[in-house]
Amino acid sequence: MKGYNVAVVGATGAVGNEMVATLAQRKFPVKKLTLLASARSIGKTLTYMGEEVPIDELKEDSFKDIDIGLFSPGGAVSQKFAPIAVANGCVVIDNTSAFRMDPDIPLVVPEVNEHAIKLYKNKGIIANPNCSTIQMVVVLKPLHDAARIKRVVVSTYQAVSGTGKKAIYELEQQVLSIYNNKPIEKKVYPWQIAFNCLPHIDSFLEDGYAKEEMKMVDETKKIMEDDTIRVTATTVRVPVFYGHSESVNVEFEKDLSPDQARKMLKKAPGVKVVDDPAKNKYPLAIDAAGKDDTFVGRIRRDESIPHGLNMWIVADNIRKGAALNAVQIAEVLAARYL
Ligand code: NAP
Ligand code: 3JN
Repeated sequence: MKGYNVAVVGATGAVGNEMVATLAQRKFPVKKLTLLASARSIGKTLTYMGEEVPIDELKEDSFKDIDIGLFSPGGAVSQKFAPIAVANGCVVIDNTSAFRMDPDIPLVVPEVNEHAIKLYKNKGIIANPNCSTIQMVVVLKPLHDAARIKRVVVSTYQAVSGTGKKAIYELEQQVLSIYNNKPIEKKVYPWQIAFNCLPHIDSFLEDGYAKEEMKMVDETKKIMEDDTIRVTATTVRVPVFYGHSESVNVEFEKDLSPDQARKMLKKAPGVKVVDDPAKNKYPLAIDAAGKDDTFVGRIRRDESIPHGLNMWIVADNIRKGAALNAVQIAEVLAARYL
């Protein structure tokens, strides 16, 4: 099989680290792996397939022989360096929000809209959606195909790993400090995250919504290719390390019973149904962490409207929510287009 020169941009971060692990686990046909981060990481290495690979500083000349760039260095850095990579003949799969809503750039979850990958030819870039959106649309797509979704009301319970490696450290340190009766430090979040819930993810917009909430609204419509779906979201940070959970209320045009939904979801790619309340079986963040699937359970009728269902959706935000989804896109690119 043909091999590809792959660069991971932001390799030392929570997402970048997982990208390197995912490339190895899925045996992606890598000819040469280049790991890029900021000047702060010069001298560091990451292990890939048993070898220590050095971290290089991301520079304008970093992309000379690179075929595929997996980017997660933050929006401003992607905005600057993705076009430079493309000008060097590299296809960029970008994990930031920098290009997601560009109408010429595909926003892809392979289980939902794999066909959009071909639009990478427009600008050489494919955008990876926000983690909270990805796990929701993987479950909603087969239900939408069957009964047409009118409206979605979602509340999220998001792990600190979504904010990056510094936030993982902050939760660990706060728990230790509280346990040892010491004052806590707050550097990443405005309030204590240990033993707390913060209804605040990303910055606030003038209308009172958090940006994360509007990402879920806008990205869902683009990926599902249906602007008529109404979505409203409340996004909340919780003291969990890995795994985003979501309470999702869906109103359909046609009737869909919980049993019919479960049957469809059992056949849906990338979805596992865990739904046996009598045995205390429902999706849990601690079970989803490190797994590839998106888990759904607690499927039940919303008795307050004619055609409504409630459900609970959980996935590893760093894997399916970021690194795995990006590598799945790279797999389709490699198999069909490059
Ligand atoms: P992180 O743990 O803080 O890591 C940030 C990474 O970006 C590090 O590798 C860092 O390198 C690198 N970086 C920062 N500034 C850079 C620069 N000027 N030049 C080159 N590299 C630079 O954050 P993360 O959680 O991995 O997230 C990174 C980005 O991925 C986020 O900003 C977001 O846009 C995106 N993301 C997307 C999702 C999703 O939902 N799909 C989820 C999480 C994150 P150093 O170690 O050298 O500083
Ligand atoms: O907070 C989370 O759980 C997911 C965070 C994602 C994120 C963090 C910083 C910047 C993003 C994103 O992917 O939307 C961004 C961004 O690129 O805007």
